[in-house]
Amino acid sequence: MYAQGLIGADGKTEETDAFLAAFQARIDAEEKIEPNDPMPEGYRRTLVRQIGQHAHSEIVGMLPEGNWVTRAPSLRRKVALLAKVQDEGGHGLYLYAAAETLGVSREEMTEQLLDGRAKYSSIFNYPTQTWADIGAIGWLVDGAAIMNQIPLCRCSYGPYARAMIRVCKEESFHQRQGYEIMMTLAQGTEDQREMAQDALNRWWWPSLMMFGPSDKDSVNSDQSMKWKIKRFTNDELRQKFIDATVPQAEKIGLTVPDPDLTWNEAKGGYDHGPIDWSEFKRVLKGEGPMNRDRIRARQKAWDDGAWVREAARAHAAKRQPAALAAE
Ligand code: BYC
Repeated sequence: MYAQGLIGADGKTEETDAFLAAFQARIDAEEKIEPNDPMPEGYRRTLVRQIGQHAHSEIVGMLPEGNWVTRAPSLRRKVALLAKVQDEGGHGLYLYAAAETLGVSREEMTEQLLDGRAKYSSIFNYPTQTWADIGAIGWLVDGAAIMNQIPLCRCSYGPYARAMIRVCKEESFHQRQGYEIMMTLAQGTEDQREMAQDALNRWWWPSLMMFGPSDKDSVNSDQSMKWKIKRFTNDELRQKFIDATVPQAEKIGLTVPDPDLTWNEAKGGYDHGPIDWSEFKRVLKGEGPMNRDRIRARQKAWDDGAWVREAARAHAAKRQPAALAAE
């Protein structure tokens, strides 16, 4: 489980009060924690959980959009979508690599995804029914991801923070790609405008759920904020997303499907209607519309790749004696 050379993540470092206080002092001084630095086991575990979930989300997130690559309405749209889906694959790889620096293998993380121990973002358990859903994903899902991930560029763990910088640059193109699709549809025929509105109706609430449970139910937020893994709470980020996105919808003549949405002058933001947390819990339990299909697809990819892993292992074993002899 623990990679060699990981000081502090070796399960042997004693977590005395002095050790924990010195670690917290480094965090408070905004120092970056690097893979070989001593760290509390809880910090390491929180990061493995979050970065692992994040990596799985990028990879599973390729499925709903990949579903439309062959059906994109023009060559320009197809090229952009293909590039976006490839970007998501790349994000998954940076993130798996960042998690590996904490002493967990990619194989182990994949097993955790497949047997349900590790989560991935709830949003990818919804189907992409029309072309407008591709616009809605880019605009809303990538938009929500940017809101969540910009602060992660300042995460206290160096490899995660650095991975996020590149990811965020790419996500902003994804968001614009999606918004441009929505803008085009909203200015098109009546059927196209309806298709855009219908996609917004279906993706709005699940996008708000991407930020996680409300602060009072978020079990991990307090500690993650103290460790500066998270810089804002789930509700704070959700609010920022709503405030940024509602005017974008208005600009293209679409209506956010929330009858309670009102501008609150005093707080300088929108008040919104209740989120259906029972739906969120159902999706997390594996009962969303697409949970089974997503895991089936990942299981198939893992099984189909077995021969590659086997060949890589055999190749590495063959090279080992030669490498040792050359030393
Ligand atoms: N879905 O205590 P909390 C993308 C879990 S992909 C599923 O608030 P935390 C893209 C949470 O894990 C971007 N599970 O947790 C790709 C925890 O369960 P465990 C994905 C969720 O960690 C392709 C429990 O609920 N982004 O951009 O403090 C195409 C309690 O929650 C969700 C990331 O992964 C959810 N929505 O905060 C297009 C960002 N929400 O683990 C786009 C990185 C909560 O204790 N992750 N849970 O069993 C984070 O920032 C944080 O982990 C969260 C949750 C805000 C998601």
